[in-house]
Amino acid sequence: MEKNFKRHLITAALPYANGSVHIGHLAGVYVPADIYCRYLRLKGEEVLYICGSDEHGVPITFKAKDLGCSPQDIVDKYHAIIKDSFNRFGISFNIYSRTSSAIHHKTAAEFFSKMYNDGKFIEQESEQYFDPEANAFLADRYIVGQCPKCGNEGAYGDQCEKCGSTLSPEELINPHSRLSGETPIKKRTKHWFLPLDRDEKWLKQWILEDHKEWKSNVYGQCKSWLDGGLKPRAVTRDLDWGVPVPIEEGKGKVLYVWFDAPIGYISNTKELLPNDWEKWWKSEETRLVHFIGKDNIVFHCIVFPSMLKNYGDGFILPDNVPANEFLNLEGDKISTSRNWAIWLEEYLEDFKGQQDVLRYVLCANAPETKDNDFTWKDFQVRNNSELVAIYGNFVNRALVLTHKYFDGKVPTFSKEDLTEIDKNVIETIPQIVKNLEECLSNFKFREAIKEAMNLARLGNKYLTDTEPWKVYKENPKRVATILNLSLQLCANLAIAFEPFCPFSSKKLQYLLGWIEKNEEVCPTSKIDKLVDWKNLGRTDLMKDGEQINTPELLFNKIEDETIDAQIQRLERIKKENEEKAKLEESANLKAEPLKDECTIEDFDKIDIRTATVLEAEAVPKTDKLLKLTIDTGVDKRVIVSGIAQYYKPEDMIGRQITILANLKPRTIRGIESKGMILMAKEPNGNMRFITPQEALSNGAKIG
Ligand code: B3M
Ligand code: ZN
Repeated sequence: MEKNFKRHLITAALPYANGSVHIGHLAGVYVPADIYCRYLRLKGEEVLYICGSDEHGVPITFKAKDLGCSPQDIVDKYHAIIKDSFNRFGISFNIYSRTSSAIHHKTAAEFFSKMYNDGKFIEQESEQYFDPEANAFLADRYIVGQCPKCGNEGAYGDQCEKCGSTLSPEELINPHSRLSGETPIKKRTKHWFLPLDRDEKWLKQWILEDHKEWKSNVYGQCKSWLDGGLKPRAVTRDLDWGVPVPIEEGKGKVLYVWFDAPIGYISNTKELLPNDWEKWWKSEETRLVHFIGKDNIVFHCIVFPSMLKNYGDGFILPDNVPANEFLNLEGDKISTSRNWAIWLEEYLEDFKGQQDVLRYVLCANAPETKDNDFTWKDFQVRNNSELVAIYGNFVNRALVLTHKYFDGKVPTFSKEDLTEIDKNVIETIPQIVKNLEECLSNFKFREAIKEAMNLARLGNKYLTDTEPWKVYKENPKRVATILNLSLQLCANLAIAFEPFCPFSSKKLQYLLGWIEKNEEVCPTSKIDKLVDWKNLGRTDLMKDGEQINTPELLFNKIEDETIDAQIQRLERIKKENEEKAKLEESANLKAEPLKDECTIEDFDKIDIRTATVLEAEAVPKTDKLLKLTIDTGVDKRVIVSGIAQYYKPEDMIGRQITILANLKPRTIRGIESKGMILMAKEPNGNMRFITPQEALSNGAKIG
């Protein structure tokens, strides 16, 4: 942050309103952005934290189709759920709006019109897939067929979700429309493209030269896009859900969701500050920072900047785009379709009042530089042995001892007889604060939260080293100093943890007597007097004689049963998914190819008959063979058959079967077997014998 910015415009990726939000979203985008905004606000900076629902795009229309409702119903439902979850997690947006709002439609349409009028687009006609039955052009996602890589029958025109391959509709085997099931045809259509190739030169300079400080994952992805050469990108689509293309020739088309969505950041700022929004978007004194996940990098670092620059009119470009990698869950990719996720509403229900624990764990384990794994065990350990045992424990000891020895009044600190231990603590606090600040300013939130915890570690060590409970009898004055300094550390913790764990920080502020209970945890501007970043590092925040409140625990231990229940829930889901996959797989299996041609004479040689099983027993010392005595209508005979893994002897008795009756006898395990039972082998290898649909007399000839 070399430049001296006056204000900070922080955006977090707009989540699609076609489902709830899960821990991956929280860890990758909303918690880090929230920490950053809270930190800046504590420093007294002018901050806007902008977000909202992304309510366009093909998946929303699908969900609506599947559920038999309108896309608007879907986005109304999920917008409300997502907004509520964020709020309950203390994500301190200045505004959380939506892209179906009138102001967004107007802003996005106007954006397109100006660029169109300024000649910033190129027009191109191309052949697109079209569903003649539904009379609609088909987005790639609307086309399904067989994956050429893995054979999955349900692959989409853009991706096979089974094997993860990126596909184009042309590659699908037997493509058909998800709208009508018809085979799509190609039809000409016109679209408008943003010619990114024209912007390659300045983009290269701006990113690769001027922003070498961007995170290496972000810089690396940009570099590979830029090195590969940019191509024009269509900004319109043949769909009926989205922002209508605002020109005559574009009737019946909408803006591509990735064209309108980032404009949502602007529309939402406008909605919040109708008269003042321009200073946030069009002033070099504003620092624009986009928090996103790694799959959104190209749109925020290349496409949106190109839109802003081509639009002109003084729009600023992002100064940084701290994208995170992905969070996995118990070793597996988080997946909505497989329900492999921890949904925020579920967590809020199962862990009431414990939002800070999840915020803490997701930050301490954030996928900042590589994909990371969330496990329930780690969640428990971090709660019990960090939040409870270090932070909570230190605060509790300091408060309880102050009540015990000084009736809950801040005791006097005696400067005259400071020991080395005291001096060391007083000197260490500002060092920790310095590290903490540096990490926060550089988007290193994992390290930052460790530094905040170091303040509590320091406190615990201080109490253990000084042992006030042993000293009190002989030297109460010394204990006053120790507890005064401990309370100063608590005050520092209340400030340092505010960005990360705002709920417990509020509680601590209350315990220290700074605020009333139940104060708002989602401040959208500078907070109150003492909770100010400037005060961090000071050891005179608690004044002699001030009354502190009765101690309460900041965090509670999480028991094994609670964690086991969550693990079992995931195991259940895993099992269900495996069963579903098996079913799909067998449905996908192909019948074996046919054998070579034969003649009727060949067939005439074989004699197939109906027969009934009279007796059945396992052949001793084998696990595959059954000895069956059967009535063929012609004779009674014995057949040895390798079906024991599919049928028990008692299941066979009395059943009618079909046999190859004139097969040359063979001796198997000392038993003469005359003939063969006819079995059908399913494509998945499963064997079943064939029982006539209606009972027939034995010896009926099949042919
Ligand atoms: N709606 C979120 C996603 O890709 C996408 C972000 C838009 S930000 C302008 O999951
Ligand atoms: Zn595949």
